[in-house]
Amino acid sequence: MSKLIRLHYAPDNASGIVRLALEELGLPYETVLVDRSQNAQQSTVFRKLNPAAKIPALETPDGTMFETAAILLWLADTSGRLAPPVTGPERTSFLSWLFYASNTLHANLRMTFYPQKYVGDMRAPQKALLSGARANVLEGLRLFESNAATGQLWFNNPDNLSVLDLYLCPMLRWMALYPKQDTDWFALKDWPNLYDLAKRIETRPSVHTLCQTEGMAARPFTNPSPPRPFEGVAL
Ligand SMILES: N[C@@H](CCC(=O)N[C@@H](CS)C(=O)NCC(=O)O)C(=O)O
Repeated sequence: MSKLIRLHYAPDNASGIVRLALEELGLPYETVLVDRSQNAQQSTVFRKLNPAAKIPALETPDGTMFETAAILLWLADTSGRLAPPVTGPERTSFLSWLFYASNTLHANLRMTFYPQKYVGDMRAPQKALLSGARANVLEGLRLFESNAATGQLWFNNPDNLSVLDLYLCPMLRWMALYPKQDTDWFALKDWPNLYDLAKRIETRPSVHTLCQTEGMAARPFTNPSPPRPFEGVAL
């Protein structure tokens, strides 16, 4: 993979997950800020990269990609790292959890961040959505917490970093920070296996680079504080 990779990002957005994978793989890449203060993710120009108008998008030598999990899987498969081999017994479980992280955990988290995008501006439907979405997030946390204890080869395994580890940790951070006035429901310490995972992953140089480039303080997963990005706005 020698030609240019370009990550369209915003600070503390899902693009950070892709940045972690790029850093872990040591791939050269450029970044382009998507200015969320201007809703640039909804612009005609950005929609050419991601018709779903969401961050991230990744330009690759093989074409432009969107959807975090798809990008992670492509990076892992084309580099032969951070995921089990395409054939073999470890793949089935890994894929199931990766898609669960994306389709259920991430999707429900989104509803808690932007309820108005799903049900409009009325308080009552927003409250109902929030409560359902949060119940789903809690169920996801329960499942990942017990999965993290089972000694899987490609999740929470110090000998085998995976894109699933990289996906989970920023989501744990977001739960503690967003939406700003409503984070009391979540404490990472209540999920000891996920806490250990986050603690281990946040010592990696890739996370240090993420913090440096996107204005986050040290220990971004176990002791998160709001980012102070040098450019652009956060989630
Ligand atoms: N399913 C998408 C979700 C990405 C997503 O939620 N991105 C957020 C930033 S973290 C975003 O673009 N938010 C702005 C918006 O929805 O307009 C993925 O996995 O990439």
